[in-house]
Amino acid sequence: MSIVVITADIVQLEVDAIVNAANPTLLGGGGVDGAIHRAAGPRLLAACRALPETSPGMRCPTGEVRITPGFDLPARWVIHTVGPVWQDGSHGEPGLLAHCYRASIALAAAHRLHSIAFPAISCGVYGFPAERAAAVAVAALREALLHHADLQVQLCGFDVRMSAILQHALDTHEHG
Ligand code: AR6
Repeated sequence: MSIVVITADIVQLEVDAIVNAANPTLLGGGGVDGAIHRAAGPRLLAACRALPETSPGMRCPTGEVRITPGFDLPARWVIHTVGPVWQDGSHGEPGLLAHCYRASIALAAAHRLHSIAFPAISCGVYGFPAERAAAVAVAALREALLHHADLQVQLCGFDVRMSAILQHALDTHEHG
């Protein structure tokens, strides 16, 4: 089991899978979602469009995950997940965010992957406070990795501020 924090553009990482912080349509958007679609090329959008709809126009409910190839990315796979939109914290946001991390690990393990990189899901447009999101992410990952000891996890901050918050959560969780 290993979790490390890095600062990077996630689209450049040579890992088995990168996680996308998507929206329920899975048809792309801004932020990390837009960056992943640009780097993976148009086949990614076609693969997402081909996934079954759970309700009209929707392919991935909040907290759930879907997997596609990575196409032009160095990563072989993209695990798409939909984080919660932050309201005030009393609408199940922490539980839904934890589920994104747990379900991503379970799906990676089911595909026998060895390395996976996560962006800070929900910490951009979706407005989840970064410190709270980092604590949720670390707790969920540590628990999930108890069952998947050979998975290497990278928590990828896009800037040093986010990486410092993720590293602090990792250190805090380790020592307490
Ligand atoms: N590599 C790593 N991290 C990144 C990158 C990148 N290339 N680009 C942005 N981030 P966001 P959300 C960071 O807004 O809050 C999309 O439109 C960013 O700095 O991408 O889950 C979707 O379609 C932030 O810390 O995702 C949805 O509609 C983190 O990734 C909505 O945004 C997440 O920011 C999802 O919002």
